[in-house]
Amino acid sequence: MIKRAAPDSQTGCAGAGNALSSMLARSLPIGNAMSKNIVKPRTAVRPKTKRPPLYKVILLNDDYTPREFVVLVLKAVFRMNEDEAYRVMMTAHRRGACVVAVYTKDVAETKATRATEAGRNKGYPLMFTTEPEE
Ligand code: TYC
Repeated sequence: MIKRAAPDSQTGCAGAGNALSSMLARSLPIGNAMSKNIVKPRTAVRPKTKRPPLYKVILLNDDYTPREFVVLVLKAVFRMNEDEAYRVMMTAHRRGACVVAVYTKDVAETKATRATEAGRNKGYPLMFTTEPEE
C-alpha cells in the first residue's frame, strides 16, 4: 500500500505525488516489503514565480536641450526608433514630462543615469528620473 502525505496546506500540491508513486510501484515487485509504507515528503516544492517590482523612467522637459538631442538620447539609451523617440520627446515638450519605459529597478536607474549624463556631458539640463510603477 502506498501512503501519501497530507497535501501541503500552503501550496495545495496534493497531486504532485502521482508520478512518483506510480514510478515506485512499477519498479518494485508486487508484494515486496519495499512497496509498503512509502510516504511522500511533506515539503512540497513551490516554484518561485513572483515578478520583480517595476520602475518607470520619466523624461522631464526643459527650455534648453535641443529637440534633436533628446531624440538622439532616447534612441541610443532606450533603443527607440526615430518615430517613437520623436513622439516621446514631443509629449515631454508639450506636457512637461513623459514616461519613456518601464524596467526593473536596476535597469531603470542605470538608463536614467546614462541618459541624464549624456545631456550633462554636452552642457544640457536634460533630466530623466525613475519612480515605482503604481
Ligand atoms: N523643450 C525643449 C526645446 O524646446 C526640447 C525638449 C523636449 C527638452 C523634451 C527636453 O524632455 C525634453 N528645445
